Amino acid sequence: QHNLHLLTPQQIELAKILLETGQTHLFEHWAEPGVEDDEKKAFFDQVARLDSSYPGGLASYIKTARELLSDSKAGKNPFDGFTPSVPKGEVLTYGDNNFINFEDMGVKEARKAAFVLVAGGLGERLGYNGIKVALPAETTAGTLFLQNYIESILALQDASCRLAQDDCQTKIPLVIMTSDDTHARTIELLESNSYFGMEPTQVKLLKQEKVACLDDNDARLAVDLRNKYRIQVSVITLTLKPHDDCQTKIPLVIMTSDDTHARTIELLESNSYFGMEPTQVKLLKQEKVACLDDNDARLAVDLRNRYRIQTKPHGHGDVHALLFSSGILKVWHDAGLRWVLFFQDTNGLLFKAIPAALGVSATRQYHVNSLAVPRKAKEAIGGITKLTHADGRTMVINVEYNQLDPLLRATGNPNGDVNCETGYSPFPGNINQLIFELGPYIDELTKTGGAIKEFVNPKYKDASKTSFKSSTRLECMMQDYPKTLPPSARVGFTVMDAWLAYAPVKNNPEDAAKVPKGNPYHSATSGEMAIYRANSLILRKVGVQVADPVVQVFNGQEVEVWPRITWKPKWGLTFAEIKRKVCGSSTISQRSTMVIKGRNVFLEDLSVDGALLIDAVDDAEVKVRGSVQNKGWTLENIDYKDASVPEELRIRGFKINKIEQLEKNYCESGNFTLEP
Ligand code: UGB
Repeated sequence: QHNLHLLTPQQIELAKILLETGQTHLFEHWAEPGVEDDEKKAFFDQVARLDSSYPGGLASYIKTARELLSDSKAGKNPFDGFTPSVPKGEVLTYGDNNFINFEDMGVKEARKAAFVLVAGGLGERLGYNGIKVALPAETTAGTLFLQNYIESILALQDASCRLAQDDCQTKIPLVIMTSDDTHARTIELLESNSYFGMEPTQVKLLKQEKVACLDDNDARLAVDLRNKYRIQVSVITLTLKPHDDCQTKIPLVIMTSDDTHARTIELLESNSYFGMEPTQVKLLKQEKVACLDDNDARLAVDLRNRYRIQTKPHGHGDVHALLFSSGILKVWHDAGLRWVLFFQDTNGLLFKAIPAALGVSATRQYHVNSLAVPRKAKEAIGGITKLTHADGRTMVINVEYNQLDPLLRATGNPNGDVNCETGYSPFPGNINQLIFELGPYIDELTKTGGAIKEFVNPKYKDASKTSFKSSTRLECMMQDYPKTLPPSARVGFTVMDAWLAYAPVKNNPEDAAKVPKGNPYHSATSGEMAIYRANSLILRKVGVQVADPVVQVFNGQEVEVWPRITWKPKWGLTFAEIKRKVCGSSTISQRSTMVIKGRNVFLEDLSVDGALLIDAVDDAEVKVRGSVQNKGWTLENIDYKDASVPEELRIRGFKINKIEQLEKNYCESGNFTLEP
């Protein structure tokens, strides 16, 4: 009350919302007027952000939280009244006629597609210090996840344009959803790699906000008191020596701080560096220094955060509200686009499955198409399930891995989620690659504003369920979008071979080594090996004799090691394209490495036993034949605890020793033959 005269009308409105929703405790420890006023202002800035970034505002968040917390306390089953059964979907087999037809259709449709990468998660399970999209998907060619995604989209764009009759200028848009945890580093990654060949205007970043944490069953917002464990810091100044080795482009260093860093990048970014070349500009972030409380230089504890509400991520479901509120969906619709494809941060195989899956969407006219793979029972990925309610309603939806087993047990399946005679759970695994038809998607979001059904997962102190071990928050998942759709919506799914479509990097080496035998590790080790296996199996399908793998153990995980074969997406994204590049009878031995970077490289009666690396400009046509024989590249075990090795290698448990290779680069157009 005594601070009221200091507030603006907007702040008074926000204060009213907080008081009316039972949040008076937030003001209990406020200093008297005139003291710490900047912190009080920052508090209202935070409340304004929390209010505007949530569909329906903070009042709606708190109301939903109370309902969900009460359901959780009562032990209410979110699937009450629903019986699960195995749904029917499109099951594809790589390389058969059906698959090839769907791929053709998918490539045609790709020019009407937009891609959305959800990359706001830090990946706590992996325990990697950087952003996950900056990790190498594999270390033979060293391609990063984001690079692989962008190069795949560009390859699809080119392939789709080549099929079009008109003068196709399509630039497939890419949205990346980031969060405070990943935003600045994602921009830096794109920026320092020239957007991996994409035009900067094709890429748009949308940052998701965190949501308020809840302290109890009454949805009292949690005050952020974590900072009593922090020393207060303040800015010092630094002097920088000028750069003197550059004659032509004057370098500009901008010293930033935590307060200015992200916003400085955004400013440069959204103004094309005001005409400077991005490489001329370098940002150096200064760190703050400890504050002193008295003449004895006692360090000051940072208590300012009693003016902050604790926040946590809301989940990947935010992507729908963000896309809607940004207005970009309408822009895409007006530009004639028809499909939106959502995907996650670390699946190095994904784009091998995209063309066929898009073809299924177009052919079956699915409003929603989820990509799925056969799933081992209890594997930590959601199961696609048909839910039939006692009142007759049905929906095909992802049921998260921790809910599927109890749901089955509660509905007459005493063994829960178990493998059937195929060796897999009958419920296909959701890999969270979703394809939506844009028109119906916009219609639905116009009704919902992009709000997705949420859930809450409090960790209670004891069975009375009256208090939490730590604050909780509402969460939402992007695959829950169909939950609000009418029964007339066409919701389908497409099952692909797991070896072709799914190899995420989610688990740290210790956890991966504990995964039950036979279940996928979902680690950096298995993610990389899966790429070599998929490429080897694809080459086998088009007629190359690829040797069998050997089994090796890295970071305590037993994996199949196939020949280390990689290629750029532009060399071959579809079965038909790859088949066109391979003829005669070729062989590749298990110890071999093959890296193809050029678009028009053709393998003819080639035998590889060693390492072969070929790069070529797009208008160079290179035939490779004969026999490649050298010492090649080997894999050397490393221990994930060995801190002398960079983290991105340590988490794989091996590094590559490049002993001997045949390497050729064709930099000019023309026809060439490489015959070692
Ligand atoms: N993500 C965000 O962008 N923002 C967030 O707030 C959180 C995450 P996880 P999860 O395919 O293997 C999902 O943590 O949520 C991004 C499906 O729910 O890797 O445990 C994040 O950056 C599950 O059904 O996965 O499980 C990442 O790109 C199953 O399909 C993505 O969201 C599983 O993925 C996923 O985040 C799977």
